[in-house]
Amino acid sequence: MSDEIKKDSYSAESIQALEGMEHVRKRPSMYIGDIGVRGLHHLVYEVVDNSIDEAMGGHCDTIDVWINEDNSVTVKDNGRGIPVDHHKKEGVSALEVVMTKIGAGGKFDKDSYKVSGGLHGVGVSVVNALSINLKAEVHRDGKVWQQEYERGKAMYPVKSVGESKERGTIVTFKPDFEIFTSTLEFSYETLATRMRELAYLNKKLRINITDKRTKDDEGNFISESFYSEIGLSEFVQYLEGTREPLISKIISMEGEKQGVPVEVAMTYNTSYGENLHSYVNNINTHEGGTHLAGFRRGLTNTLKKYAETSGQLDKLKFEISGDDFREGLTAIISVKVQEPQFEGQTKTKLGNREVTAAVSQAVSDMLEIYLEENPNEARIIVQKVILAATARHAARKAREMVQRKSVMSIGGLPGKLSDCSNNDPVQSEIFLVEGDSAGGTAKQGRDRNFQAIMPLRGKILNVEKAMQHRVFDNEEIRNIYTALGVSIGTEEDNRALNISKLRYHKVVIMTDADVDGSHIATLILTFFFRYMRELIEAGYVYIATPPLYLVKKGNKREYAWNDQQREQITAQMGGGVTIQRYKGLGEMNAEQLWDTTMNPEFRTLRQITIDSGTEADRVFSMLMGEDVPPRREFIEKNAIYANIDA
Ligand code: 0RA
Repeated sequence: MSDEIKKDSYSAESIQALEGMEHVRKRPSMYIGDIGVRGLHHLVYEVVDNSIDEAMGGHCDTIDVWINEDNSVTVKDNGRGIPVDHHKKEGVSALEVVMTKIGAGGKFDKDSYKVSGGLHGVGVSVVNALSINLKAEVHRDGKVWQQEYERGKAMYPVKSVGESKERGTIVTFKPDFEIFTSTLEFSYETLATRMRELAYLNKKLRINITDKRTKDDEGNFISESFYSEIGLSEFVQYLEGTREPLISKIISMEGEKQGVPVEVAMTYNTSYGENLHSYVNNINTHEGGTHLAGFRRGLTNTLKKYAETSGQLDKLKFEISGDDFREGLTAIISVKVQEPQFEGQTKTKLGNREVTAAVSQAVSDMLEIYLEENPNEARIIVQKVILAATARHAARKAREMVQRKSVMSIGGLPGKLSDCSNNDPVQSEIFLVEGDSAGGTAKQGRDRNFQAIMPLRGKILNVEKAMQHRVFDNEEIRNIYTALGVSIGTEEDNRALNISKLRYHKVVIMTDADVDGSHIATLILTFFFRYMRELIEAGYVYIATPPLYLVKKGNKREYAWNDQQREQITAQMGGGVTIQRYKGLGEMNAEQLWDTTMNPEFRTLRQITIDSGTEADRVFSMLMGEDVPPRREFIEKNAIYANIDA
C-alpha cells in the first residue's frame, strides 16, 4: 500500500518534470539558441559550465572532455559530485532533480559561488531533454552512483553500481537526431577553441579534450590539454600571436569594485586595429555592453590625463578622440556579475548599469599606477595615440569620399560590376571573382536575373597591415562598398556600418581552388571581418567551392571536389579515364562554371560564420600580419577554412 502511494507520488513528480522537458523538446531554440551546429555544440558548453561552476567554487581542478567514437560526448570533473541523496520536496534523488527538472540546476546549493550566463546556465536538464540517451555517474561517499535517461526520462531511480575512492561527476550524452536534424557531428576545433578559452578565463584549471574519432600519425587520439597558471595575460599573449608588441610586458590587473570582480589584461602592438574582447561569467559578450563602456571610459580618462600632464600633447593641433587611445590595443575584460541582464540581437550585450562605474574605476586605478611606475612604456603609448590621432585626421577625409560616393550610388555603381536585373536583395547574389578573365566566364555563365558579377583585380589590399585611410582610399574596396550598397556612419555614431541598403543577401567569394586562390579569399574575408563584420554575422557571406577535377570517359563527364571523389568516380567508370585537374576558374568554360559552382541546384556554398570572435581575430592577424612563415604554412595546410569554421 505505502509502496503504491510512493510510486504514485514519484510518477506525479515525473509528469510535472516531463512537462518542462517536453517544452524543451518542442521549442529547443528557446533554450539553446538554435538546433544547428551552434546549438549542438552548446550542449557541451552547458555541461562543461556546470563543472566550471564547481571549479569556481574551488571544489574542482580538472575537467576532461571526450568526443566519443559514436559522436556522443563525455564530460568529467573531479568536483564534489552532484548530490544523490533524497530530495524531500521533489521526492526523488537530488541527481534526478538536477537532470530532469528544468531550471533546477544547482540552486539548492546555496553555499557555492554561482553566476549564471546568458544562453548558458539553462541547466543540464536541457541537455538531457535533447539527448537520445544520457548517463550520469557520480563518485561520492565511497560509491559510484548512476542513472540513465532517454530523451530526458529517467530509466530507473539512482542506483549504486560500485565503490570509488574518487569524487566527481561524469556525464555522457548523445544528442537526439530528432532534434538536431541538420548535423550530429561535433567539431573538435570548435570545442577545443572553447576549452582553450575557458582555461584562460579560469586560471589554474586544467581542461583536457580528446577526440576518439581521429588518430594522429603516431596512432594516438587527437588531444589537447589546456592550462593557464596566470589567466588573462596569457590569453592576451596567445591572441597577440605574431603581432609586433609596442610594450614589453602585458599590463594586467585583478580586483573587485562594488562587488563586481573585474579582471583586465591589455597590451599595445604596432597594428592599427583595436581588439577588445569582453566576457561576463565566462561568456564572450560579442556586442559589448556596460563593462566594455566602463573599460573604455577608464582607459580614455586615465591616458588622457597622463598625456596632458606629461606635456606631450602641447603641440597637437586637433582633439584626440576615444578611438585614438585604442589603436593597436589588444585587451580582454572579464567580469563576474551575479544577475546579468543580457540584451542585444544575440543576447551578448551586458545591460547592468552598475557595472560601468565598477570597471571604469578598476581600470583607472590600475592604469594610473602602471603609468607612474613605467614611464618608458607610458611615453611609447602616448606617442602611439598621437600617431593615431594624426592618421585619423587623414582618414576622415578619405572616408567622407566613400560616404559621398555611396550616397550617389543610384546609377553610380562601379563600372566593373555586371549587375543582376532583380532588385530584391533577398533573392540577389553577388559573386566577387578573382581576376578579370574568370570574371568574364562567370558573367557568361551566370543567371543574370539574380546573379551579379564583380571581378576583383589580383590580390586585394591587405587591410590587416594598412592604415584606415589607405583602406578607404583603395579603389577595389570602395567598389565593394558601392556595389554592395553599404555605407559607413559618421564619427559620432562610432562609424556604425549601414547595411539597410545592402543590395544582395548572398555575397559569394569565388576564387581558384589553389593556394593563391585561398590567399585571395582570405584577404577578402579579412576585409569583411575587419570592416563589414555585420555582414558575416548576418550570414550573408559565402565562399564558392569550384571542383578540383573533371573525370572524362567517352562522353561521360563528372566533377570531383576532392581526391576521394575522383577515385570513386574513376572506379565507377571502370578505369581508363582522362582526368583534368582544374588549376583555376579560368580553365572552365561558362557552362562548366555554372553547372558546378554557380547553379543553386547543384553548387555548394560555404557560409562563413564566426564561432569565436577571439580565435577568428587571432587567426586573421596571424594570416595577414607581418610574420609570413606561419601564414604560408597555415594556408597550405588548411586552405584557410579550418579555423574560420566555414
Ligand atoms: C550542487 C551541490 C553540490 C554539487 C553540485 C551541485 C555539483 C554539480 C555539478 C555539475 C557537474 N559537476 C558538478 N559537481 C557538483 C555538492 C554539495 C556538497 O557536497 O556539499
